Amino acid sequence: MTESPKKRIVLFDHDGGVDDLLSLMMVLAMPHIELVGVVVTPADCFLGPAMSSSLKILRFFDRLDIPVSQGVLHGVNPFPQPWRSQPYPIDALPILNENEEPLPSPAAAPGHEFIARKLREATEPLTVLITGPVSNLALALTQEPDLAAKIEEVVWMGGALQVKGNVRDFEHDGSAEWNAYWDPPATYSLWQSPAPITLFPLDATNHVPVTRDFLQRLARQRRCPLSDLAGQCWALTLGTIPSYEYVYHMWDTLTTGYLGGPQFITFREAQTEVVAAGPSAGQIKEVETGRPVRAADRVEVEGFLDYVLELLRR
Ligand code: AGV
Ligand code: CA
Repeated sequence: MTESPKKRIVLFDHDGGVDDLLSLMMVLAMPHIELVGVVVTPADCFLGPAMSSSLKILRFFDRLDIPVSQGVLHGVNPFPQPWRSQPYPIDALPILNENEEPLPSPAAAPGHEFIARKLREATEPLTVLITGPVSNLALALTQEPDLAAKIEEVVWMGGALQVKGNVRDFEHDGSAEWNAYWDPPATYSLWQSPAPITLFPLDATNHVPVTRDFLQRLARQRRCPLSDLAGQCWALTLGTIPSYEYVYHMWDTLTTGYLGGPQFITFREAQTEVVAAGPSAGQIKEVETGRPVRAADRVEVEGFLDYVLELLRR
């Protein structure tokens, strides 16, 4: 067993990709995390199936008491449609539909207001985990800058510091990562807030491809329902990967895993700024006078994968 990590109260804003839904499962499986709300941003997903599959994952964990809010903000650079469709098959998996308890309605407040309210009402600082674009938190903090004081740590999958980005889009130079690129002005705006940011850029996530060996280890524990579900989700990503990525990566799952296994990740301090527009829109680059962030850098891959497998053994 891994040593028990720091207790945290977590607000989770994700964008409905396979990796995001797996991250939701991981957060729910961590005994030291108190998840107080979920926001679904309509970025790397279509909102309907992403909301529905998120609620079904909460139902799978018997945690329908956790409110789920819909993001209503839209970035200027839409994600590719085939990626956005990925939550449809997840929503239809038998293992998520066996239990027929009706799903509750989404929270009344839209994503950015939901986040603002949760921060305002918090009596202890919250960790804001974001595995999609940062539009909701950025707007909440622009409208009410004092809320930054309620944030213990923003933990965000985004950016590419010293490696190539993963955006391949018309009139873009390829330097940006998709979560930062969907809504570059929002990324820029979050950088103006004093909230402490722990960043998981592609520099770190490139170390954790989802390998066939890992999936085989997961298959060996498929009698644990959560491992079976997770394995089916990862299987759905095969055949959807553009050739320049070669394999699906643990982008969001690494970021989320940090909450339970920080000892597997090495960090460095980086001074960064965000490019808000133009051919490098969404690039997060290191500059001497930039805003300090704590950037994940290297990963102890074996230990991390063992930890993920352990989390999924239930
Ligand atoms: O850029 C990584 C982000 C992560 O939050 N997403 C996927 C993860 O949820 C965008 C993305 C990059 N490559 C992808 C992506 C791919 N091959 N399929 C789906 N989404
Ligand atoms: Ca994501």
